[in-house]
Amino acid sequence: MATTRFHDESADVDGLYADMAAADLQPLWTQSGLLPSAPNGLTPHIWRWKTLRDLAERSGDLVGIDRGGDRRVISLSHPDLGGQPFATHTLWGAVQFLRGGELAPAHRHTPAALRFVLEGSGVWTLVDGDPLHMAPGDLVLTPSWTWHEHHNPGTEPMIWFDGLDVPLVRNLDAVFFEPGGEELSPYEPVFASRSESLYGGTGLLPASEERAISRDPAPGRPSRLLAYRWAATDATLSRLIETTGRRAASVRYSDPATGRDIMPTLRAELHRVLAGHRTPTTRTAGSGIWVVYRGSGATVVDGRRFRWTPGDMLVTPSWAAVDHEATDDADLFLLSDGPVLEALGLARTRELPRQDVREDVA
Ligand code: 1HN
Repeated sequence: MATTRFHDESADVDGLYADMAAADLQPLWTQSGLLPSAPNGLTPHIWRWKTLRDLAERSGDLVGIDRGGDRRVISLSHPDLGGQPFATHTLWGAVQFLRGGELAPAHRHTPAALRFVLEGSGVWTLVDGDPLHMAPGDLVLTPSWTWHEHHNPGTEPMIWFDGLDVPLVRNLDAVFFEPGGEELSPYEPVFASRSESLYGGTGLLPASEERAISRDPAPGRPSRLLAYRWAATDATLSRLIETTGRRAASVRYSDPATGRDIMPTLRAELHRVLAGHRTPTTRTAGSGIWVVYRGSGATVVDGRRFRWTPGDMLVTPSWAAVDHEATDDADLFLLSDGPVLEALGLARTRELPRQDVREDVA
């Protein structure tokens, strides 16, 4: 008998509940909180770059990463989630630290991953044999079930944000994992990525590909482009701000052939807010992790103000009222589970009147 046993004043009803519990059954009429009027499963939470950076560096000093070992990854463990290494009910967020001269060996798994680079240079990651170099502000994808390994041939460490759909895929009980073989990839700096060569031209696609897409929309397919370079993201945001005359702009990373999200379970965006501007307040169903790339400011979540500087990571819960205010020109990377809610017909969003600040959290 593992199920909750409910109790009642009446001996008959109490006996009924005892028999139900013994049979691994529960009455709906005793459940509370099963259907809240709106999502309420999580509070907002912030992790500071100084803490993340220091602990990542100490891990680098103390914990090796040999062939056969795994990744040096420190996950955001939301205090509302009972000690699990998860940032939200659907999203994994973490910092990964790869020292100079290190190799994180190949493996593959059904959870999809992305990397948003925060510090370092010279690292390249091999995704199904395609070499992708990594530099600050770049977004690099390792879609579900792709082989991936990370190489740092330089002398300096690299730190990046890792975003995955691990909690979601675990809850679907659809996790598969396979370690790579013993053979190592050639340890040398690498050249052109096939994915970027084919799909990295703005507005240009191999013509054969376009015909294939119109025949087969393949909704479960990840982006053809596996790396999004900071120079392009930055230039696009600057042009958007210049062209619209607005004080804020955001871009969504997408498959250049279909315009769909980068992966079926994960959405990534970059939000730029200029100094002194405060964005409209909105609610969205589904959770997010914001990673501050540049600038300083604050995010107000359900009336609570969280101040931030570069490297800080903030979880915004499903349906929380959210807006951002920049002190200096700010760039915020966002990871969310938006595509999952859209695919399942659960997506909602609402614009609200500007929310008041009730509390300064940090
Ligand atoms: C993983 O494979 C990586 O390959 C990073 O860099 C973080 C978190 C959970 C599960 C697998 C990587 C991960 C991960």
